[in-house]
Amino acid sequence: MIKDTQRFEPFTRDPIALVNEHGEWVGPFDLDLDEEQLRALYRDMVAARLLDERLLLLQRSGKTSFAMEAAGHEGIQIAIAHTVKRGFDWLFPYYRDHGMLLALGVPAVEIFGETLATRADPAKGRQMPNHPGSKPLNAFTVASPIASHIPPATGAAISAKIQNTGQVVVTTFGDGATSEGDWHAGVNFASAQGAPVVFVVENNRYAISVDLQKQTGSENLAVKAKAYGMPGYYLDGMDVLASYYVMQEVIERTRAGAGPALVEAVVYRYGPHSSADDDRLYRPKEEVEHWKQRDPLERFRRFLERQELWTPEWEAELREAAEAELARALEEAEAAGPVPEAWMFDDVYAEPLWPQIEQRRLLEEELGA
Ligand SMILES: Cc1ncc(C[n+]2csc(CCOP(=O)(O)OP(=O)(O)O)c2C)c(N)n1
Repeated sequence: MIKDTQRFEPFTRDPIALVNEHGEWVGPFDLDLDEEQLRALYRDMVAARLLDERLLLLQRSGKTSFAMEAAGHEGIQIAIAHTVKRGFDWLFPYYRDHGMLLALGVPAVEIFGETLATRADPAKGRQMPNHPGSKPLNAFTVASPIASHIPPATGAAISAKIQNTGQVVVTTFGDGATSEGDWHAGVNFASAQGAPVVFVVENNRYAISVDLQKQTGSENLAVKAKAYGMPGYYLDGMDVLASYYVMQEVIERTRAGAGPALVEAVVYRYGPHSSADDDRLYRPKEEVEHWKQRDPLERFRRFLERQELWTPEWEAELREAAEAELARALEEAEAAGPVPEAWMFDDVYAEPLWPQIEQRRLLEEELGA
């Protein structure tokens, strides 16, 4: 049911925030999350940050070929994982969402398996790093093109609507993706069909080296929703509580049949675009420093400290537990061993056709298997 009193307005001039830089609650309503929910949000943000660091280390130490950092994106990502119905709703993520997927419940061993292309990857090491997915958790496997998952997200939502399942689809992407024709086609069709899908742009201001101002003349990305007749929420994506409450309300409206919505979550990525990018060539150091002062983890930590829910001891405990879990998962992913070469012919079709059978035979002959 849609609540009579909606808390948030679309198309605000400034990004919606509920906690200020000092960690003070500035929301126009009373906080109604319990201590356990608040602690869980922080725990998942810390875990996401630590996972990020681990993935980069794997690339730096030569264990894998590529890494895409998501530090700075935790507010919106963890909020999404906490506001969807896990394993029931559908997620169509993009390549920077490993923290969100971890918080959703994707086992770390699978994320590391994907990163290292070992047998621990449910997708059998088919893709380069940062392309996870999870069938049991309804997380559509990441595809490299920046907006190719938008029309499928809309299609899945139309399917949910036709079958009246009550599921909502949430799809995420970067600011650059909003310039793609596929993005507009998917968003437009969702609106025309009243499909239960929430489009979330993780706007970190850059598409590799391209500044947002070169991407669009729009005043922001949320206003693009107007063209498609849906609400567009302009959100401080580094404020995990604002992200939580906005996503909760938007998902609820969408689930109740109000149709799709667009959420622009303003974030910042602290690292380069990827391990193959040198961001010093296009981003002033001062700019990065400026945004580091707005770290979503630190802001929420201050908030929790004010609520007397945070202590240095608890932080140390959290980090130790998360590190231990990640180390265990990494070990397990490595121990699974590399995927066999011949797997490259699997799953092209449900049953292999003669070219896959013949090519597989030739390869195995070559490998002396
Ligand atoms: C269709 C398509 N064109 C180009 C690329 C190459 N590419 C990879 S990431 C990227 C930038 C995407 O930026 P944005 O959507 O803002 O997301 P961010 O990486 O900043 O999170 C580009 C152009 C691609 N993956 N897909």
